[in-house]
Amino acid sequence: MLPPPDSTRLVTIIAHVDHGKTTLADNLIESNGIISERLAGTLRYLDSDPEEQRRGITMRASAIGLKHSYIPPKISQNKHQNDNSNSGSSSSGSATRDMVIHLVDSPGHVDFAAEVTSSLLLCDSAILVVDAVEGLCPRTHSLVREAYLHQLVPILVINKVDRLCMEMGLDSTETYVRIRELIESMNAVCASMLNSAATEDDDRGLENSVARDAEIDAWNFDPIKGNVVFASALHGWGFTIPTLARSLFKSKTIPMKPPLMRQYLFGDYKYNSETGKVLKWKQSGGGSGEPMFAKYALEPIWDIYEGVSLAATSVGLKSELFVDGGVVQNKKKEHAKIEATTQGMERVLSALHSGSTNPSFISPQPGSDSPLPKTAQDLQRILSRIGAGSESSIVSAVLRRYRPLSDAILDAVCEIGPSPADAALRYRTRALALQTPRSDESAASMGNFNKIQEAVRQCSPAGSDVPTVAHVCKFTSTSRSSVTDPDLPSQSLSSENIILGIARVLSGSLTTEDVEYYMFGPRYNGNDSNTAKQRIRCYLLMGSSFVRVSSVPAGHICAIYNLEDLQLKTVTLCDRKECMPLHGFDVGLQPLVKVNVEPVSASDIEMLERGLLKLSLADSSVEVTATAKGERILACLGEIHLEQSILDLQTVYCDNIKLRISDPITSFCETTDWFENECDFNAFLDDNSPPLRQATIPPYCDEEGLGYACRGRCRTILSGRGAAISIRAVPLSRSVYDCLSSKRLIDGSDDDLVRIGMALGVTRDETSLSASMVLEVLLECLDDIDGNGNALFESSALSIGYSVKGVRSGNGEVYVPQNESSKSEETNNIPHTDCIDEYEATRQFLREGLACTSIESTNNDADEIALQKWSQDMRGSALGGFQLAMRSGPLCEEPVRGVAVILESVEIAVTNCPDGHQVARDLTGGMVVAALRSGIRCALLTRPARLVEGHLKLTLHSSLAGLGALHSVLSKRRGKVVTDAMVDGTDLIQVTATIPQAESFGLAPELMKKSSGEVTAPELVFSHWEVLNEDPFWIPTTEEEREDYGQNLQTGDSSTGLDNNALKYIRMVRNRKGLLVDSSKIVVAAEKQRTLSRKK
Ligand SMILES: Nc1nc2c(ncn2[C@@H]2O[C@H](COP(=O)(O)OP(=O)(O)OP(=O)(O)O)[C@@H](O)[C@H]2O)c(=O)[nH]1
Ligand SMILES: [Mg+2]
Repeated sequence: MLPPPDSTRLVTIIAHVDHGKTTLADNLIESNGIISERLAGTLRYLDSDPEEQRRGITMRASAIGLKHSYIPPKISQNKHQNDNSNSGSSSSGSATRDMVIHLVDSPGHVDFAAEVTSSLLLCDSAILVVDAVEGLCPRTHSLVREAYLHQLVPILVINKVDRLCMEMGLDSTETYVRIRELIESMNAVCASMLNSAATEDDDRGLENSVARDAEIDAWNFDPIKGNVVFASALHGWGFTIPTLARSLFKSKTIPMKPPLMRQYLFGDYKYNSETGKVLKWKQSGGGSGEPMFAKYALEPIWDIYEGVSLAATSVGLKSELFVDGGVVQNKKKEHAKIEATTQGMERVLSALHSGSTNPSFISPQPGSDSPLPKTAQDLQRILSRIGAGSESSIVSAVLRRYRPLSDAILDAVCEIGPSPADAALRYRTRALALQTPRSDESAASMGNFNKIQEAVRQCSPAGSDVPTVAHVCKFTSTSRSSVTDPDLPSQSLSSENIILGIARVLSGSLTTEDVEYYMFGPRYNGNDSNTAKQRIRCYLLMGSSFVRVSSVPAGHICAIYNLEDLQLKTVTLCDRKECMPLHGFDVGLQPLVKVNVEPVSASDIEMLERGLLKLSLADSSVEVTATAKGERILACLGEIHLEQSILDLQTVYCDNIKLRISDPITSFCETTDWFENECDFNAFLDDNSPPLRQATIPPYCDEEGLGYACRGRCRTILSGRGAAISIRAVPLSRSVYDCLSSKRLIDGSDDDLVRIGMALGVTRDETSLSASMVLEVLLECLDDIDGNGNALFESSALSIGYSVKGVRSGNGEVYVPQNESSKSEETNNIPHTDCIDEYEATRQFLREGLACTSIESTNNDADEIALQKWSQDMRGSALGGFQLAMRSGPLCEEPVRGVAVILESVEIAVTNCPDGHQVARDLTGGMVVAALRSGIRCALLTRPARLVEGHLKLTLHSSLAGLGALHSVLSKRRGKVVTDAMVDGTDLIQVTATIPQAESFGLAPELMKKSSGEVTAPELVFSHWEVLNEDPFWIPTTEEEREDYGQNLQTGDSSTGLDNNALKYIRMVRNRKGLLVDSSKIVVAAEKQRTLSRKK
């Protein structure tokens, strides 16, 4: 029977990879007797997947329900006491309350960040684990922000405190100082995050001081409040300041009331046990005694470690606890066993007595049989019962009883963490809110919706008129054998696996089979009349197994079967029709690796497609797309994620059919660079240099209309020659783009603005050119910007209609220069002199630049007609053409990035009707789109081409010895180190670097191999786009360059010359896309073959 919301807590464990989340979860699970004491800390129960065990990292979030008997403190200063009073227990003081805690263990590796996001949505409080030695890692920072965004109440666990003593050899006072600093830096991170959130809220005019105060309070870690746990998950011990104060009081170690003692226990205070007074402790004043925390919290634990280590060495064992080993007295005694009476163990016993109390007082567990050993016999009994022989098992057997970690954590969760009801009402108002329905709903349905929303806000328990709402945050797949449900329908027996949704019940009570629930997908907007309706089956989550239950009340987490057919990544369930889906957050996860998947045998295609669909459903961060070419692209967050997904796809979802997986696909973008003399507007116009190299070599020279393009300008002619549009393409730097999108000057953008202003001829008078003026003109002419850093402008001559010319021509065609037009065209196209006039007239406007002011228009009738045609039929399609061109560039059909396109002038052919009227030719929007697309591509081809690469940010820890290998691997892969800093007090160096995505594959194994494991696995996330500053088509031309780079490059691949990175990538992408690749046409080193044969 599941308890009501106020006896329930939903909590997730989050941390950087390997900081000990799963080990911590083991300890909590052990307290429920699900796993044995001996295995806790090493089993990693929640890593149930064999792959997880093999790699030693968590890859899927898994949940488990735990019971805990919680004694609310008598004099609680905690604000939760108010809500506890409902149960009637806190009035009587220390009556035990039976709580149910749903624990969700999340993965720490960035590749599985999506799993963390869904666990954050599911839970109300977060156990934030930080490794005491490694300190705050990059992932810790991002997790703090994400947990804040999801409005969770955090509990900080400083884990692996044992390492400070045993690996780093710090004494208890040094440890205290270090921990204090760690908490301070954690608080600094949180404070700056809250500050920036507050300014954002102010900007948006949100002012909710009560909620903000609560947030500030929750995100301030203060051991006195009990939201900091000091722990060693490996050895099962841990405590908070409130539990420690209670324990020290009970054991009469410090005769001071716990609420008062707490104030001094963690702080620069020392205690004089003779006078019973608390004094200030000064860090710098040597010999001034130890702070209370060091003396009463850490020292007994340190003593136990030392005692056990001493005991081990006394029987001739090598101490494995301390890094420096310990003395081996007698090698023969390798199998000797540490007894309770071994020398050194008395130190353990005395530490237990001097610093503590009977733990049954601190944590009365029902049926607990583990009082603290008082004598050597007691200790021996415990050791033999749990079979503890090795040092670490003895240490954990003793410390687990002395300062039980599970109690410290579970108590803190019950005390600090809000109940689901409290969370919905006060803490997580944004995260647990339903979307608002459209305003045109009828009053009745609005009323019903409000009722549902109120029920969610109150987390109302089941009742006759209470709507049931549940939200499925994610899906997971599991084998049928782990589901305990004899009635599970077996219609889809073809697969061994079923897909279950993981849900949080928001109000009412979810029941198996009885009720049909409406299902709302994340995009539901209220007007879909036939919302899906289904019966479901509910299961409780117990790690890797699922147990069927008939109903799940509000405030609990459960798994739901029978949602697979909906094919939605999140679902909101309700028994009423008027409900709306939950808001949800977009945390902007971006898939980094993509591969193409195809079956080896074509007959398996259907199976593969079904498998891919299931995979993308069960793992929300997997993206599956199909391209026009029939590829099936699988996109994952990182390499490990990809490997795991492919393994799942093959073994779980596709019945082991054979798959062919392509090499990782890297995304590039295309852009362009400035010409050297482009800043000089007039000189650039008059420049008649020959076309750039790429425009002369296949396949790039095959672009239609390339003959009408020159140095970034193209006069693109519509099909049928009814009109021509002159456009220009120039680079648009990121800072200018940012100015345009925010419509204001941004720091550091001045130079770029002035440069583009000069190049576009924004003004006649160049001395008066200023950044703000350029921005003003640009904004005036701006037509559209897209998300990729591109912009479309319309020169002012065109927008007022000056440069729209009607061309009177007998054959209804605009002027097409003979020498430029393609030779195969019919030759009887003798240009009308009129056409040339108009052509020249529009040319004139190009000389005016972007902001035309000086020329007065001499518009005639034909021009009027042309203008009308342009503004009515054509102009609207220009944007379409621009967008189409930006979607794939001319080099390798990758998206274009950082390019500005300017529409400069338009000529439209106008013919005379027999009745004397003039009419423009029939021109459709489609023609404009096509012409503009090819025009922009040609314009780009006649400019210096550049590739843009995605760069990844990489963070890792390395020892000094690993640095050399790290740098050599990075520089080989064109990586750049951004920062490297020593982690305080360790010999670890935290390195941040960027590396091009194309060079990032296989980085982790290579680093591991080259550095012999001296560096940790790198964490890769997307960082930014950066132009690869290499001209893909460059060849040595001058004498000097030939000397430097050699003549032979010309002969190596005579089409493109130097084999540089940019060209390599372009070829790679073209190859993959099945486009024509230059080198494939050319016989490599043909003359060599000839010479060889001659010599024969
Ligand atoms: N010395 C010491 N080692 C610990 C402690 N807690 C965990 N470890 C070790 O740290 C390693 C990682 O532990 P896990 O529990 O798998 O870490 P995790 O945070 O779950 O890792 P991911 O799920 O992959 O992010 C294991 O080798 C543990 O034995 C601790 O308190 N002290
Ligand atoms: Mg783990």
